[in-house]
Amino acid sequence: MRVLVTGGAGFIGSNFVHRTLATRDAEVTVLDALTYAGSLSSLDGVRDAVRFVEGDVADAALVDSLVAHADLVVHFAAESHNDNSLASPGAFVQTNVVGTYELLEAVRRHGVRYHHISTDEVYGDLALDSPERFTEATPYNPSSPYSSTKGASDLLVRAWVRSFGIEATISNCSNNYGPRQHVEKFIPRQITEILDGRRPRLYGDGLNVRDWIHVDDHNDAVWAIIDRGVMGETYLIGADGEVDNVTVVRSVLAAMGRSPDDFEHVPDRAGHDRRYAIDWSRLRDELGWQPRYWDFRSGLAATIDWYRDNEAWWRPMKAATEAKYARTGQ
Ligand code: NAD
Ligand code: TDX
Repeated sequence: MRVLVTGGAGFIGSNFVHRTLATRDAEVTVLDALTYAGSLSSLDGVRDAVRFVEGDVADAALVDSLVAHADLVVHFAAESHNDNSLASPGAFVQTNVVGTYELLEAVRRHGVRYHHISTDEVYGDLALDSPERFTEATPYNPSSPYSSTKGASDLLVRAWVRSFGIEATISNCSNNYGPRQHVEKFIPRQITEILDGRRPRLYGDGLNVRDWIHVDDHNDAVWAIIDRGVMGETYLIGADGEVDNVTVVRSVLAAMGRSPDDFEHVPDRAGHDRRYAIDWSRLRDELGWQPRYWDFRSGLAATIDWYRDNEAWWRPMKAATEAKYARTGQ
């Protein structure tokens, strides 16, 4: 099977490429613009097995030529960081909305199977004291420029399925952790700050809850949907990993041999979503999928080890990331 993976030099996309080549008989082409978030070194170990194309998902001619030679498109490429979307939303509209549109038009022209990677953030947020979780039927209510552009891209996919009959599925996943995640994101930022002898930074009161899933579980679920999902349908991916941010920071500090109270509170994110929680029972009941990484603490410990052992991977992106945060006092 010829698989075109967009965003395959980013966090989840590169893990998808590694896992796909390790477990499947697939010919993989990666299309990635190598923005600040993309890193060719994330494909170390599989470079010879992959065709890498540097380019933009919003480049209609390039996308058309690549989709024409694929059996399956898995679309990970996106501007992915909420804080950046507050500072400069334009790139989010261009990549997340226009880029998805170009892919949809190409898969429509060539009759190629398409899987769309999205986020639970399209559903907005939940109260801390509510037993509610997001389901496939939860109405869209995004809060940030990032999540609204992801929501817009999901709606384009649904319209292209209904109006043009393209063969597509959508997955909305909760917060991922694991190797090769950019150091702008919460967990890698705190690990690498501690490795650099500084203190973790917690936004606001730190009681916001995220529903953590290991990146390999996310990608296994994506394959389950590609293999067995019903065309046109949406599946939520999660792993019952709800933890508040202050607990995550304390766990990282403790695992790295520091006092669990050795962190700072910094100004809150504008519009900061309070809580995400995923009901993934559809994936279990209809596709027979379940996560393998149930224990967040041991997954976190393995992730800390990865950053300790792979400074050459994250060091080049660290100073620019912290310079951006310094501008907002975060
Ligand atoms: P990332 O920022 O680590 O990687 C994004 C990749 O896309 C980078 O390699 C970047 O170079 C590439 N890219 C950006 N703009 C591009 C463009 N115009 N053309 C081609 N390539 C471009 O992001 P990630 O965390 O790996 O997220 C991947 C996908 O998963 C996104 O669609 C995101 O919305 C979704 N998602 C992420 C999470 C999470 O916790 N990180 C959770 C659910 C869903
Ligand atoms: O230094 C920090 N301190 C802090 O308290 C950072 C970087 C974050 N936070 C908080 C904000 C969030 O409540 O930690 C939580 C997680 O933050 P992010 O890593 O920025 O993730 P989030 O905004 O939840 O979005 C992530 O999950 C859903 C991904 O970045 C998205 O791409 C995905 O769609």
